[in-house]
Amino acid sequence: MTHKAGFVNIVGNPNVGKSTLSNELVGERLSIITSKAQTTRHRIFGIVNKPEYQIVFSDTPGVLKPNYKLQESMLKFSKSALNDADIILYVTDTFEKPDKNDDFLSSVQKTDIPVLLVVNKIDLIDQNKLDDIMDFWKQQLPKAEVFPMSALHKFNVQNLFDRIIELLPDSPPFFDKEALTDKSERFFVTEIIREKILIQYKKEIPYSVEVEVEEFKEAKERIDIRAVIHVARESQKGIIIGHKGVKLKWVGIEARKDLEGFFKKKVNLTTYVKVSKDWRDKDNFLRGHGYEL
Ligand code: GDP
Ligand code: K
Ligand code: MG
Repeated sequence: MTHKAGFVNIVGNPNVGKSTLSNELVGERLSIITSKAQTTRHRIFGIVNKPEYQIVFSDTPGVLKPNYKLQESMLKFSKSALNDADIILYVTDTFEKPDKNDDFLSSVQKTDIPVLLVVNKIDLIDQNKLDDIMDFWKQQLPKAEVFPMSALHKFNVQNLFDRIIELLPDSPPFFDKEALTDKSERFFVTEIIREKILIQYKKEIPYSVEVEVEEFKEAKERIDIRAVIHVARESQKGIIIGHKGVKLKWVGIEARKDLEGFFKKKVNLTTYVKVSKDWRDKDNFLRGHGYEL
């Protein structure tokens, strides 16, 4: 029996539904999803194993113009995803209209790697409008195969998955066939807490926060976790904690519920806030937290 394996990289602008689609394709909730741009900061592998194939999906941060070093690193993750793919999933949605100088789109237009173009969120528009949108995208990426989709409602995801398997090259597996992801348990803890922060706080706050797991102690029936929430400025500390601590308390409660679902165990979560001044522009801090510079 020949074995197939390859890297399928999911790219596109912020908020089009890359992480939602990625989680559907992988069949596990590995990426956090919110309605805010820049929810995904790292490149996350999700691995699907069957005896006859191994697909390594990678969800990436959306493409954006960097304003600080953290965002430069996020863009790097997205750009590298164009070079080392066997298949590129370029995700857009029914609202997006790229401008003529869209650098990222022109890189996708030039690549020799097979591109599957996903037009997501079709649940939000009328059928007659969809035809125009599909035509528009066929002109933008003539070599790509186009998949209208609703990742949220799981519409057309299976067809896309089947096509991916057809296009997958013959190859031995790249990772252990038991592996689900390249990321550690600690990484998922920080992501789950960060998701709650994205939901709870407005404006700049979520983008000024980095979560770090200081302690992760797993016993038979319980996991003890202590996490630090780094903020970039003194004034943000009080905002995170909130009046009488209610905001941080909500984050802790909601994160604990999700963590218990993720680990299928009781979780005891403690969080505290620390000012790490201007961390988003500090090389050492960024490297220490898994960002490539
Ligand atoms: P990303 O930034 O590209 O990773 O996008 P996310 O996966 O985080 O999704 C951004 C927002 O779009 C979230 O609120 C999702 O629930 C929503 N979303 C994703 N896919 C669909 C879809 O097919 N239909 C609709 N209506 N919303 C979607
Ligand atoms: K998002
Ligand atoms: Mg995302």
